[in-house]
Amino acid sequence: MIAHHVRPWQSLDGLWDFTFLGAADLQGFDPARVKYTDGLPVPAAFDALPMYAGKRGAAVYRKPFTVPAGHPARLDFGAVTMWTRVYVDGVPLKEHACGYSPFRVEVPASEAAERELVVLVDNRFDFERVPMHEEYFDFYQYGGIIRSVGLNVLPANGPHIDAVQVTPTAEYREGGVSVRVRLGGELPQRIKLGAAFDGGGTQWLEVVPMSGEVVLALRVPHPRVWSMENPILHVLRVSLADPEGKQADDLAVRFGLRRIETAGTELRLNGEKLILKGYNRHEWHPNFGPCTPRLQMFIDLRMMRDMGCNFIRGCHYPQDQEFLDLCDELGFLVWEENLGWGQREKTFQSEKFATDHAEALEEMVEASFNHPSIIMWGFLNEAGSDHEYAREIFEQTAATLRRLDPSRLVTSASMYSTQDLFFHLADVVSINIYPGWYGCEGAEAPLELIKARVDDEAKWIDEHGCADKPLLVSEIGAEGLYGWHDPHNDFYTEEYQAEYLRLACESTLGNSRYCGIALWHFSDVRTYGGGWSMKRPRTFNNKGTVTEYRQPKLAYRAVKAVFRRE
Ligand code: ADA
Repeated sequence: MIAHHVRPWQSLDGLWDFTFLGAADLQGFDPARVKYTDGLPVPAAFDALPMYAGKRGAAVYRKPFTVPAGHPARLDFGAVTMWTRVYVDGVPLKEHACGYSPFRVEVPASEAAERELVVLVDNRFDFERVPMHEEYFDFYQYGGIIRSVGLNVLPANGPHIDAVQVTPTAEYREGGVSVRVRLGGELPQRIKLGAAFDGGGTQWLEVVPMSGEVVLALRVPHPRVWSMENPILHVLRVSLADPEGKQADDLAVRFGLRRIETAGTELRLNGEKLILKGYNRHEWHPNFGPCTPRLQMFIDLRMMRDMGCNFIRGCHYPQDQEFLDLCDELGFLVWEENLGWGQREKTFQSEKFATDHAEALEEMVEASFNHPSIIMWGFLNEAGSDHEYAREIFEQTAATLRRLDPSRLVTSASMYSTQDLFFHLADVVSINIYPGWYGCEGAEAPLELIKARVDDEAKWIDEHGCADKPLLVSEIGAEGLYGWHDPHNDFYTEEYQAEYLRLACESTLGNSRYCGIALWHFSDVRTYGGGWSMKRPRTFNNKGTVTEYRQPKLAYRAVKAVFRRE
């Protein structure tokens, strides 16, 4: 959550002009020549709506906005999927090619107060233009301005605040925080910076910014620790004073005092051993695609809490800030990850991919830095970590995440078990396994494969140099078609799925080598089209414990019984 008392800030969400252009030429696009034929809400995925369902192509949005003459501004986009070019007053200001990561567009000052924002988007797969998105990813990738848009009016002259990052220090129980303030605009040699915690008085400091940054060691006056049981949040408002001492800009951020760390094979939250119990969750609902309403997010979290969960892996992309806000408020722990799914050599040879991936990592960490719910950063799910060709991107990504945020843990979900080359790069070794589901052709008792595999993986990880790291089952699951019962209790029945998940939870939580489990998946979700989904009934990934409309399957009670008991 961010807020401003001094800086004029406005949400641009609402109805925008819209036109679906289909197979338009992006190079020759001229914003002045568009005829707008429709109006659509922002945020929304246009192809999740019945009138554009399943359509792929270019589309254009328009919205007028006002900035006092002579003031620069900044537009904050929560996410535009998959590719976008943003124009203000006909001038292209930014291209962006990761459909789930937040980005900013700096808008130069103008003598005219009335401005025009045009956003060209495209949801066609095109490896050259948008290599972070590929058609074979096992979740449907939509198009449109799928998350909120905000307008910041910045001071006409002098500096402004770009970002505030609060990191709890080792003295977090006494309120110790390290605060990094990043500044933009024209920077004088010295600036007057104010800090106020939780609506209290402002403490003013004269500071000398170094490379546009100030790092302060501060103390929260009435500190209360954030925990899962007591998710207490604090607010820090940073302000800037102009030479006359008048407040010129401000930015308030919400954060929590807590500490996540590993101690040998244990995960620890605030010094106490932590066992993660939870789900992988896509941001998805059949009526809204990737723009799940806040109320649905709340319902999802409450259902998971009812089952005894404390953990969510936000698969497979940066999360909606509204969802993270709710996790902060309700005391859930989150793994947030950069967009990535099963890529191979071709992707890792692309320079455009490397640049876009690195940019998206920075955008994710920057946007989510202050959420106490986030305990680990993940990247490149099941992406070629059994091959040398992935070494460079794995090493670089782990190093980048540690540089951007040394206070959290780093992980990457692997499906390669004995073949994985990069487990050593992670703080937490995370494995995706599907014993008793994939690859069990010919097995007489596939459910018996589950415990054996869970135990074998732990032994193998220990024997191969990772005996000192926490080990997590980051995915495990089986499909269950809602309402499908059969005397055989075989694959795809609710009974098979319920028994499967019971055994998966019991085997993992019953093996003290593991620090937790994230089941695949919370709800049924739409997956790829275009023939990729022949093994996915209904073109859905049906491994949800609840349906896409959140009706509980038999597995719900089975998981709840284990999670609540353990
Ligand atoms: C993988 C992948 C998931 C999903 C799952 C499945 O492990 O990470 O996104 O595709 O398999 O259902 O097969």
